[in-house]
Amino acid sequence: MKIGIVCYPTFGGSGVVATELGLGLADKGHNVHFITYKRPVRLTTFHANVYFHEVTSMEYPLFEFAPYETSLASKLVDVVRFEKLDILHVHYAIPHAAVAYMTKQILRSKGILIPIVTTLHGTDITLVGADNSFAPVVEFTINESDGVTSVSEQLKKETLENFNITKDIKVIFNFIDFSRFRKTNKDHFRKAIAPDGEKILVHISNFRKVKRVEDVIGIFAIVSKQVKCKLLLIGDGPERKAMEDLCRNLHLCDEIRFLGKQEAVEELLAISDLFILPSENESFGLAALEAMACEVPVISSNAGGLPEVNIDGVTGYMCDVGDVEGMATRCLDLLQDEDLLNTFRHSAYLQAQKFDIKAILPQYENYYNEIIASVKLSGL
Ligand code: GMT
Repeated sequence: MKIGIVCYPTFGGSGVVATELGLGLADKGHNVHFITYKRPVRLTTFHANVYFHEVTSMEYPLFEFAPYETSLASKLVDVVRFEKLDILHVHYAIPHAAVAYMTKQILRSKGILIPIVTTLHGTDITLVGADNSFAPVVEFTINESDGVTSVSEQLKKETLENFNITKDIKVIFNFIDFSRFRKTNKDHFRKAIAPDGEKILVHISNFRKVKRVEDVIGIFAIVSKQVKCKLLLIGDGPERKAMEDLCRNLHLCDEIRFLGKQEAVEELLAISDLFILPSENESFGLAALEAMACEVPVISSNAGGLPEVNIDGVTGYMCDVGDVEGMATRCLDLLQDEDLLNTFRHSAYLQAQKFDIKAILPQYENYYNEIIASVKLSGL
C-alpha cells in the first residue's frame, strides 16, 4: 500500500504513535509518506520505504497567522496525486481531519478518490476539541472521515458523549515496539544518578497542566521522607519553570533532576523503579506503556483510558486525580517491599505485551483495506 501519514512532528504522543506506525508499516513493505511541517522527532534514520514531504507556507505581511491548513491541504493534494497514494491517515483531529476533508473534496473535483482515516488521540476530543472554537468543525470532519479510530475505549466513549457522531469508531490501541523498549543493563547510569543505591522514580511528559507535574513532585516529597530516592523529570513544556520553582521552594533540588527532552527514554526507564503519571486526563498514556515495557510499574491517576493500560494492584496502582497522599502511599508499598516490586515489574511487562506492535499493526492494515474497499464501492 502507499500510505500518507499526517501528524504533529513534535514530542507529543500522537506524533510518536503516527511515526512509529509509519515506520512499522514501512518495515512490512508499505510505502509510507509523512507529510508535515517538520521531520517527526522519531524519524531519525534513513528507510528505503519512507518519504518525508515538508509543508512550507509562503510568508506575506497580511498574514498575522500563517494559513498552515491551506498549505497542508495543497501539499496533500500534490502528494496524493503524484505519489498515487492509496489512503491518507491523519493523526489528531485538529486541524488534520478538516484539512483531510478539504483535500478529499479538491481531489474529487479532479476525479481522484482518496480514502481518509482519522485517528483520535485524546486532547483533540477531551480538552481542545470540545471547545466551542473547534467543536463544530471537529464533529463534522470526524463524520466526513471514511474511517475513524480511537486509541482507547474510553476515548471512543467520550467522543460519542461530546459529539453527535454518525460514524463507527474503531478502537485500535496504541502499541509498543519491544525491539526498542525493553529492560537493558544500564547500571552505570544508575550509579551516576543514584550513587547510594537510592530508588529512582520517573515522570515523562510534555509538562502541560493536564499532566499535573506538581502532583509528581508532591508525591516525591512525601515518599522521599521515608525512602532514599531520586526523581527524574523528563520532557519539557509550559509548566517546567513553575515546577523548577516548586522544587526550590521544597528544598528538593538535590533529589530531583530535570532532564529536558530525551531521545533515548528507554535507557532512563531501564534504571527506574516506578513511573508516576497523575494526569488530570489521559486518553491512553503511551508514556506509561513505554515504562511498563521496560518493567517499570506505574503509579497513576485513574483518569480517561489509563485503566485500560495500567491494571490496579497488578501492574501498578491507580488513585483518584489529585490524591497525592494515596499515590505516595502506593509508591511506598512497592518501594519498601522488594519482592512485591519485582512481582509488579514482571506483571507490567506481561501487560505491555498485549500492546505489542506486532499485534496492533495488522489491525491498522486490515482497517485500511476495509476502508479502501468501501470507498471504492461507493465511488466518487
Ligand atoms: O499528552 C499529550 O498532551 C499529547 C497528546 C498528543 O496528542 O500528542 O497525547 C495524547 O495522545 C497520546 C497518543 O495516543 C496518548 O497516549 C495520550 O494519553 C494523549 N494525551 C491525553 O489524552 C492528555
